[in-house]
Amino acid sequence: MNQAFSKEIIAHFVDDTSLYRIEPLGAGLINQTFLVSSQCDKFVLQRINHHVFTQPINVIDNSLSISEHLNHLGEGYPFDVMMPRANVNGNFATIVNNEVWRALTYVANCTSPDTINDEHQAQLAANTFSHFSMALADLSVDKIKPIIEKFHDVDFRFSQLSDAIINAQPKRLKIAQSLIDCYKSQLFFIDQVRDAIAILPQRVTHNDTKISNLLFDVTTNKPKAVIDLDTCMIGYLMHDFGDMVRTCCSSLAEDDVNIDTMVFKESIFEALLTGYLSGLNDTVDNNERQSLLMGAKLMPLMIGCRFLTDFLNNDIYFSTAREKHNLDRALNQFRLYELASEYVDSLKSSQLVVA
Ligand code: GN1
Ligand code: MG
Repeated sequence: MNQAFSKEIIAHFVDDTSLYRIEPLGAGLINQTFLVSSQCDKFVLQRINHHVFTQPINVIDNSLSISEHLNHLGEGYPFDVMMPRANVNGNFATIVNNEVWRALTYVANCTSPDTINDEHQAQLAANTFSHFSMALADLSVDKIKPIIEKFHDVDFRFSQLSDAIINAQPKRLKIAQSLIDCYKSQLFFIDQVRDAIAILPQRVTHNDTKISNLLFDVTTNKPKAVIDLDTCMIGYLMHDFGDMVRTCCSSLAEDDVNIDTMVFKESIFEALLTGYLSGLNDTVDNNERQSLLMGAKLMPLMIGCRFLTDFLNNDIYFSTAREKHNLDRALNQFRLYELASEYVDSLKSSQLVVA
């Protein structure tokens, strides 16, 4: 962002822009995020990607409804809430050159880790996300506006893949073909998912539960806040648990090409499961608890399918930094799906989840 433009944006949020500086924050693939700071003030500024979030105002409204709900729970929700911050006119949405910007309060003395350090941290992180979903249980669902339709609907994601195959450039199709075959060979699993979710309750879920969407207190090393509420929507607990597994249990980053060396971190998985289960209340029955195992397989497959689709669509959705970046991600996630399936299927007969 050039200096003149950054001043122009910041002027919507503060009186004296000369006191503030702006720097990029985080590694999200969709929105652009910045930290704006002066000697005595700090806040997070975000440009909402309106190609992905076609109704950015809904994103802002949801984040306000959820944050206010969590804040009202007081001690019933023992984490900080990153509240939306109004602009100088008192609005939460700021429109500049047809782009929607919003600001959020900054939670001090925290870090957002990119990787899990150990089992203890994994257990705390998972417990925080399940606590978060339980805290939203009595938020009326009509307060949640639609954000991205069928976001975690695996049938829909595979139908998007089929469309992309039809429209892909021959060159891209050719280099992706063997991986497309791998993904398509798993349609039997999608049938199982469809059957399973038919009897699961819908809840308000976070839908992007990677470890970097948690802030940890630098002094206590404990989770302080759940962030990135953009994709909070109606969904299933298995999606949130599964996305934690996807992002915490692989020995590699989601775009690492050395997939032959990938290891599924079983002890981290067990810590995530223990932590997640311990945050659930008794509205979650054994069937829903058991579904978490399916989520651990589903999320690498579904997000991998989205990366593959985007590769075939010429990389129009996820940010890419190199040629074939999305293809590399899709390959990586398929390997993770295989490893997660191997491990989870070996647990099938155990009573791990059933209380
Ligand atoms: C996107 O932008 P970011 O990193 O918060 C994506 C998630 C994917 C993730 C994969 C709105 O999230 O669904 O899991 O990339 N968000 C959206 O890294 O599509
Ligand atoms: Mg996100």
